[in-house]
Amino acid sequence: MPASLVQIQQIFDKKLEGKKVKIRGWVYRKREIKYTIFLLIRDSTGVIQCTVKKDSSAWEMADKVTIESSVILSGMVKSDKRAPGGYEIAVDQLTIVGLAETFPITKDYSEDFLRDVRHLWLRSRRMTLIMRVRSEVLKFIHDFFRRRGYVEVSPPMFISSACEGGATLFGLKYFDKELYLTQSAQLHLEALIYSLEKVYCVAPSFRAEKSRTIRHLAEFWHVEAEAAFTTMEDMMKLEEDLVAYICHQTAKKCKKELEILNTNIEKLLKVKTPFPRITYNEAIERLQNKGFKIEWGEDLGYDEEKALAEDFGHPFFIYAYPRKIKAFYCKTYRDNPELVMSEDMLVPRIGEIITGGAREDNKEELIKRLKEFGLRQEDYEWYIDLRRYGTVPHAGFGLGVERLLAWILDLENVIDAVPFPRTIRRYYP
Ligand code: NSS
Repeated sequence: MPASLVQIQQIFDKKLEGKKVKIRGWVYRKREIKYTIFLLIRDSTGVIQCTVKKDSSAWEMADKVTIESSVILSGMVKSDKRAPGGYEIAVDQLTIVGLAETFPITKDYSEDFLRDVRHLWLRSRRMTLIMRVRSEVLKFIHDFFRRRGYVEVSPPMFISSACEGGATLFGLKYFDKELYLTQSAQLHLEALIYSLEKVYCVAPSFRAEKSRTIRHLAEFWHVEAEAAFTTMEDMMKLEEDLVAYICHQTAKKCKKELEILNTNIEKLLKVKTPFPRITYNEAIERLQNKGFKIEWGEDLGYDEEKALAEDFGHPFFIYAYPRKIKAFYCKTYRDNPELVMSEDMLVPRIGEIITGGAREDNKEELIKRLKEFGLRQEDYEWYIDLRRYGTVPHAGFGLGVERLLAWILDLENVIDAVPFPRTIRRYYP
């Protein structure tokens, strides 16, 4: 009977003991003990031990094969308590598809080295699991928005004016013009709510971040949403529902991955809505009481955010910020124009993962804000048009996918939440 082609996980799930199978994959480990070569073979679904005896016709190939070579092999499934997972394959046929040269990742496991050979390190168990969870988290995000009636839209990557301030814009030559890579899709999402009302997107954002921190990338994936006839408070509810949904789904559907990655699953299950909310004023007071030298009107840095997050040990919000430290598009409180309706969601260790709020919907107020920030009105005429023709109260937010994943998976750095990180120092491979 010819061997049937299976994926490794199927061998464990279907308990294929006594069946002849064929698998395709890569050599993960190899060792030889007393006339037997033990090969650990991995495919996208798992790892299985394969044994080749000296008297087998597969011996010659098994002897020759190297770590990370690609192979096709067939043999009988046997149960063996000593094998990882309880099953192994007694190999009778082994074909080498691509014989690997000496694999460079052997002893040097320093973070810097692993990031230099990221294209190869992506094969590791750890990176494979992280990428699987990332894929699931993105699916949960799409599921959530669609269930809430949000329409997915595709914003432009080339833009002509800043959303989040000029300091972190990447400029580029666009035919004979100077343009920028987008920092946020927000302004374009705002244009789309006048027809679709509730929109969202998942797209890359680019920031020329010079700071080397555990939470800054030059290219990150941004989940952004915007809705008409909506207040900042409505948006905060949507944000906490989204984050709670992602945490609970991940804990449930990615349990196996989280366990192997040694992630604190309890932390995800404990996430409960509503999240605590404090005002910026309260945040300053708390920080001063903790001995931070921070004055009202100053922005919160990473250390301040981390210290506040320690108090909660759970996602929480800070809202109502001074008008000077938040972007030009933020709506001012009509009864207190020193403050804007802007809010951040923070999580322990990482700090801010979401920024959102109500957008200035009054034309004159918006023009005043543009002036305050020294921005040229003519660069934003199209954006001001949105207040000229049927303006509505509206709000939205942006969530950094890598920051969220770094928190969910207890990663030390957002760099490991994305396959090919881009930072001031890293753009290869
Ligand atoms: O600059 S933000 O705080 N806000 C915006 O871009 C709004 N225009 C979003 C909106 O309302 N539609 O960025 C939003 C989030 C922030 O909370 C982080 O989670 C993430 O985007 N972010 C980053 N992640 C990784 N690396 C960098 N450099 C980065 N910058 C922001």
